[in-house]
Amino acid sequence: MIHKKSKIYVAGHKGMVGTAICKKLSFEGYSNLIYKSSSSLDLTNQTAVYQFIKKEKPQIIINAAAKVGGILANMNFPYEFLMKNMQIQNNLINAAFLNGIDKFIFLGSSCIYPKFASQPIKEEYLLTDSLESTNQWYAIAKISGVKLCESLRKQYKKDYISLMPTNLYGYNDNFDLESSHVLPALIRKFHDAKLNERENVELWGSGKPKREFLFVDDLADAILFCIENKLDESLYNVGVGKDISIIELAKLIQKIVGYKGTISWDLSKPDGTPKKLLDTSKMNKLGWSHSTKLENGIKLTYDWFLNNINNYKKNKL
Ligand code: GFB
Repeated sequence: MIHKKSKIYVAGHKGMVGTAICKKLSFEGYSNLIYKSSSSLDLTNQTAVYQFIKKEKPQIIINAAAKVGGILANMNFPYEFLMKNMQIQNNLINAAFLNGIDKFIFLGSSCIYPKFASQPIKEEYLLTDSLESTNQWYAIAKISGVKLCESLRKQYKKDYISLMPTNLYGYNDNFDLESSHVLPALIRKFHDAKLNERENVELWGSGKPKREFLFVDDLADAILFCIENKLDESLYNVGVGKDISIIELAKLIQKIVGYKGTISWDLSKPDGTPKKLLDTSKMNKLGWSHSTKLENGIKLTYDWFLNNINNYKKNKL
């Protein structure tokens, strides 16, 4: 039985998602959260992970640790995106299983679904067609994590769940222009251009692709929902139910940042998947839905960026 004193291990607690999870669970009164910095526990070290889980025996493990990045990072570092994510998840899932951990929440992303899946994308569309080439490496790692949790649920009746959020954004995001996702990248680009009075901002691709965006605190709320409710299946999408073109997103962020210049498009950069709107009706029917509207979420994120731009780790900006 899960209660406010249940020991919950949040792997990846310092990242954008991990930070939001710890904030949400602490706010809701979960007083027994444990976490380890990457310097004190290397999640790619199978023995170290097994020993840590054996010693701590948490009741729940939430895997928010991963090597993540935007479209260019995924394209340029296929080996690291495939290998590191498999190592981290396989070590955590196997250590959880071998140590009899009750509940495991695995996090992936909407890129696990086929490039041209019917929209909105249902969980059952997984593995029904080929993947988007730019992020197939990350996607295959995450698909194997989904299947690991599904196999343990099927074979050993383990309460191991995979949540597939759509594109995430929010506090503690990565604003480095080479490795970040589109939303923080556009905040950074329009902010820098306004500050430096530049006439034009160059964005990637055609701007035609559409993306769905979920504020990170809403994902943390979905994870809390999974902790406090028994979900009967192994895979659930977590989204907002509508998407926006990159062009429209750029105009929205330009307005919020207050940049008055022009926008140009670098067609040498990839568009990636044309559209990846999730069908979140399974979670909605259970009683969960998001609460942060996109414009408000971007304003909250921009305010955070302005308040943290100076003390932010150099390699992130
Ligand atoms: O968010 P993003 O990097 O990744 O790019 P994906 C989304 C779209 O924004 C692409 C366009 O069409 C980009 O061409 N874009 C325009 C930009 N300007 C920029 C820019 O300055 N920076 C970036 N990053 N994009 C990711 C996967 O795919 O989705 C990850 O690669 C993960 O593995 C994540 O699954 C959720 O949305 O295309």
